Amino acid sequence: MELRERAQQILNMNWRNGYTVPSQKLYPFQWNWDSGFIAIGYAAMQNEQYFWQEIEYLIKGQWQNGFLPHIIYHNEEKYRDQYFPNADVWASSISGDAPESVKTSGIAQPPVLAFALQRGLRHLQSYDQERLRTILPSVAQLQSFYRNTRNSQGAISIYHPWESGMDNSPLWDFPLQHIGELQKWHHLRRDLEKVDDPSMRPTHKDYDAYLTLVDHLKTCNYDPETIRKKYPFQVKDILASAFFIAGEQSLAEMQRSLDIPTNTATDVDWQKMFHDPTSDDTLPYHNYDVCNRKFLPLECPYALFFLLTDHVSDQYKQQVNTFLQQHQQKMSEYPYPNLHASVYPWSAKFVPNCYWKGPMWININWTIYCGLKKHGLTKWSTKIREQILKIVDEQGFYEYFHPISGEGLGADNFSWTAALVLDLLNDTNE
Ligand code: 2M8
Repeated sequence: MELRERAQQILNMNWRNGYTVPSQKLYPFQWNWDSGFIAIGYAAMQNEQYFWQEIEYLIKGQWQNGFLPHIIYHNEEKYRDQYFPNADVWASSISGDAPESVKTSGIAQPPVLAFALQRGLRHLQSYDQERLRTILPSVAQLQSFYRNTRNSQGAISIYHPWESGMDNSPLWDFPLQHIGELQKWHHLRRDLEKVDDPSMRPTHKDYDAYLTLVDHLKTCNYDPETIRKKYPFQVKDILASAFFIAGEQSLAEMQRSLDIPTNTATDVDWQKMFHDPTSDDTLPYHNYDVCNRKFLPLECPYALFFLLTDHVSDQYKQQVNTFLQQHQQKMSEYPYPNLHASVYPWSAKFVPNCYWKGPMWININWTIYCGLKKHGLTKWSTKIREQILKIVDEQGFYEYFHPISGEGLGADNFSWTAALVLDLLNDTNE
């Protein structure tokens, strides 16, 4: 069967009458950034109904203050025993802002919605403008939430490793050492019984830390002001910032297309905010731990995410070129030398089969692809596109891939892998 057809089948299989689960067994609800990527896939299939519904169901979980949680627990009663943490753990109702109609988590994920919505619209041959007009205020509210509560000149703070989407990346090792005593929660986990190899998943200690942070957030009643003053995990994150800034641009363009006034931020100097003056890396940009006042260097593709926005200098683009040349050379013995691992194989922190500590993820590589193409670095974007399509064709629609052998790992029939393949199959004009 053709790659396109296989991808479409996966999305149809994971569709749940209004939203799409990331994978059948492991993740039974709607996830925030997964949904953004998935909606793009439906648009690439010209399935306008599913495209809108995916986004509308996501927005059902939005809080009154604009915050968009990372999990929307649709059909919560049916699946509550199948995933941990379930909705009760979050107790989101302690915030007066949480919706009553559906239960949600109390943390976010990279704010991909505005960017994904606009990218999806570009795929659709025609679309219902009134439906866009109805959705845009929620998107604008989400962007305002970030602008007003998480932002410092375009550098966005995240409050939990899960907010990064890269849950157990070594990026969080240092800040997690400073969150105080850990509570024991890991005995409640459900994920380990659903995977073939538990060593690919985060450790028990990771889970204890994740849930201890949730306890802290509840103590702050999920109130942004209280969190900012008292909460022990606050990291300025490049990926979240990239999607926020790209989202500001997407939102402004969509608003203008419908003659809606826009007040998105344009005066951002966010690349400077992440510049580590002590680093001698080719790309000397790192996440920043606000609570412990420390940059968090790691050999990983983080510094490439700036490309998603308009706000990059020519000097930076040259640095990117050099960086990618070096990367290709170092990867030359592996089967997919232009794909980026979540942690590079030459890092001391690299674990090739463990989730966000080494494996290659399609959404990360697709994000880098979009940025490179946007800035005309097509020599590299073409290679990434070809290799994403090749690895998925050869290995299957996996959640992530072993960077050395290329083997597919984690959940099979993974929704965002299918959706982003559909995007790339349509995106042929280099
Ligand atoms: C993974 O995260 C969830 C928690 O949010 C989990 O491990 O249970 C991450 O890969 C995250 O980025 C992704 O959105 C989610 C669903 O695919 O799974």
